[in-house]
Amino acid sequence: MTGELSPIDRAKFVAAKRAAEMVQDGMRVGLGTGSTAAWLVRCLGEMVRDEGLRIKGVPTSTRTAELAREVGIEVVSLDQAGWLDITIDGADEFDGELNLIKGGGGALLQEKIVATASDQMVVIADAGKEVEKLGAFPLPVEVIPFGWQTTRSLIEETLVALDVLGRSAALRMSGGAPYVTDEGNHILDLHLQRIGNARQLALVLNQVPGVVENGLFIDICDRVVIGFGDGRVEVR
Ligand code: ABF
Repeated sequence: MTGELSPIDRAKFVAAKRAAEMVQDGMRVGLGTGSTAAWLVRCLGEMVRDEGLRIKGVPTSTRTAELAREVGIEVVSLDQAGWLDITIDGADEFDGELNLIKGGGGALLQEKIVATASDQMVVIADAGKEVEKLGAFPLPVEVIPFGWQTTRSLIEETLVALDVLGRSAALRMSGGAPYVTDEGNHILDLHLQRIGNARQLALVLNQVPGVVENGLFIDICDRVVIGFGDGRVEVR
């Protein structure tokens, strides 16, 4: 399955493989989205095939659902599963408090719902995802299509008025046609550089009419499995 991997892919693979070992027979498992989560799905598929692991997988995107079925994982909906034993997913950034920026893959809404409906949420990431302060990665914000450009202006006005960004952050939105999610919503990217108060920002963003969800995952992640290019793995 792995062949000759580049250092970054080896880092993602070893993190995913270590996290897959946390999955026990009979578990209901939230399956994340992104390239690191794809390694997890492949590892679990191998365990299903070679070790007879029996799990029910709840995907966080159509692409994860397709891959899970391809590797032989039983896929069920979140409502069929009811509650999950563990969710394993990637991230764009994680800080010392295990708060995250997620959603670079456009799946943040399903990812946040699935992660929250789990007994534990484990992030798998290459070491480059670790930051002292969240914000260097553009923060995805999911908005409904109706009046999305007006919503973008409302977001800007709200954040400036409430000065929740802190002096260190400047607000710039990505221009151009926004990404369309599995739900048919739009993703706006906030280029904030450094987020002074992520907890407050996460709350304020979701108060803006038209905003569905944002990519700040605060107090959701329980553990992070960090992979390194030389094959080392660290669990926090
Ligand atoms: C997904 O994983 C997204 O929320 C996040 O953007 C992405 C990280 O992608 P990758 O694992 O490919 O770096 O959960």
